[in-house]
Amino acid sequence: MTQSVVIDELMTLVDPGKVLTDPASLDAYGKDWTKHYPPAPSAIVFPKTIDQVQAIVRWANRHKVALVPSGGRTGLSGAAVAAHGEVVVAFDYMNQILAFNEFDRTVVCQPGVVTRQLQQFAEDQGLYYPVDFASSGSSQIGGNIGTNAGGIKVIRYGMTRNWVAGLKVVTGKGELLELNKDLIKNATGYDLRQLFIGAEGTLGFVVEATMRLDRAPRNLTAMVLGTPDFDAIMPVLHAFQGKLDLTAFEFFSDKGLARILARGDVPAPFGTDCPFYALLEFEASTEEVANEALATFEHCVEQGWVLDGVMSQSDTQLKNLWKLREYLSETISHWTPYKNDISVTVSKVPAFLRDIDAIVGEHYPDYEVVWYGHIGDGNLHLNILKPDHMSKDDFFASCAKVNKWVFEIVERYSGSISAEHGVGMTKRDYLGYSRSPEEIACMKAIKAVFDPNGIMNPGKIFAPE
Ligand code: 2HG
Ligand code: ZN
Repeated sequence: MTQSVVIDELMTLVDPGKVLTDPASLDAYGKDWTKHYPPAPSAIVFPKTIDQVQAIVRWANRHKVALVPSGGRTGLSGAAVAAHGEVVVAFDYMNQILAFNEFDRTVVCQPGVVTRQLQQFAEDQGLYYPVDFASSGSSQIGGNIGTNAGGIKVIRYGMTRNWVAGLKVVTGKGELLELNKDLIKNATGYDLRQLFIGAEGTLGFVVEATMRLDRAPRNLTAMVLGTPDFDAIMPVLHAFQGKLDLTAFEFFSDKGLARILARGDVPAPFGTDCPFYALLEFEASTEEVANEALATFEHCVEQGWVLDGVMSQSDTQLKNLWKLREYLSETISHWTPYKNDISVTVSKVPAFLRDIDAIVGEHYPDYEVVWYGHIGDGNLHLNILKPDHMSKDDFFASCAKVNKWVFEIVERYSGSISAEHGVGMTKRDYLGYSRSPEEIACMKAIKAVFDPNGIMNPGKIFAPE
């Protein structure tokens, strides 16, 4: 069968006009936020129902066509990139909130529900969906589940995994599985739901998700604190964690702050220049809590861990302080950064960062390095900015050489080469730094159970064989 006949058959499986092959759509839907791989899908298909998703997967099995799922395509690891003639399955038309249960505090979402849509829905019910990150205005729930997205509130609320009560998935065989049925307690053997969370669409596609909500936070208040060096950040974390239930503890370097302030639309937190900054957040639910935060701040200043600081007094100030951290990724994207998303246990962070910094300083002496991340979770984002005069390919090739040494350090510290962005295509060749050969063999065997023909997002997580 020729390719056009195969695509004609695909068109009969979905609503009229819901298969696109024009160059602009192929370009837009064939990539995520990574800039490493030129998009080259053969078609984009937009199912509207679970039945249609099943029909598409069965069609793909019949014709051995590779499928790539597409949500908001805000990923940073190339997991939603179609670079080899795959058909992209885009969930833009499966974007409804289907049900809400106020007793269970659950919301049934189609995979194309945008994260902010769910957050807003929760707020409208007087509740809270706590998984949050800068791309929440475009990322979709299906994609969040696919990468087990983390973000800025993990220290208190955990990753997306914690909020998935139940899943409906279409496996690589085209079967529909209903996983966990939204139960809190369910001790009936393997929890297959967990396998599909963070699987990057390699086992099957999420076609419905029941998400849990939490009570709304009370009077969220942020502090930005400037520290004399990186080492001071950890005792600050420890001091605040001893006194308050933190909802966030983030950090960024002076270089990151400089890039944010250069935008001209975000106010400086205070006048003192510091090499590193911590942003922490807590619920100032009573005056005592706010006073405790101030007393802890003063203690940190007395100890020499903090040089200057500010605490938000209004919602506007809270939002402005968060912009210092949340705008970083988008602001530096202009310099085509080479990214790392690495993690270790929190206690190992100071030594780990010192070792990585030494390697980076030695091998990237001419590149600007911007550090930021979710330090309270042991998750560091290392961004190397491309010098203007260098081509993208030369720059990425030179960074890839150093990557090996960075990942050797990650391995030595028993860390992860991908804390929250996923493996995708960008890190598949390095999986062995975080997972043993035995583990990888088990993972591949699991994939073969759900996707025997290898049509579900091939080349992601594992390198093609
Ligand atoms: C963040 O924490 C995101 O801002 C993006 O995970 C990280 O830009 C990055 O490297
Ligand atoms: Zn992050």
